[in-house]
Amino acid sequence: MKRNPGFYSFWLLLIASITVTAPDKVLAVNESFSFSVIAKERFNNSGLKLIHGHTYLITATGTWKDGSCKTTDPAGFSSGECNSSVPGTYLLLKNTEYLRRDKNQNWFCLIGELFDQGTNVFDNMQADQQFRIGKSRTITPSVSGKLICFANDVITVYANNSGSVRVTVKRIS
Ligand SMILES: [Ca+2]
Repeated sequence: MKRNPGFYSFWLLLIASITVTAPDKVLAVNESFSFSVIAKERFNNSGLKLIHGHTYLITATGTWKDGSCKTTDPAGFSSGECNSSVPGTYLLLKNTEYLRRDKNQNWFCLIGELFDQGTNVFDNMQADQQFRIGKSRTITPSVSGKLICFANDVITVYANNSGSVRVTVKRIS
């Protein structure tokens, strides 16, 4: 059967649009999923959707680095642990702790956020839930939403960040 070129274009466009709008993955019990979190990126999209009432074990390995501070793991570091040879770094960090995206957690602690708005645009959006992950965390979310992760930092100072950590999410129940 002969088809006109428009027929094929239609199907190609449809397939392309499905690829772009693929829904976030939802884990079955005992299923795991891994992704990288880049220190320089303010919003690392996991591609996962966590579900309210399900329980997850989230673990992270690897190292990353903030400016002239020492290399650290996903638990991060306190202002006093930065260990920079650049004069004034300790006071700069100490005086800007309150500007961190989670002001109560270490610099470069791995943080998770859940967004239930169903969009890929996160700038200037308030997360529906934010939580510390660090090196390991078990969590039962209070909302269902897209999981975004980042190194805890002042949101305007990500340019001097380097490295990435590997995060694994396992659904326990
Ligand atoms: Ca930084």
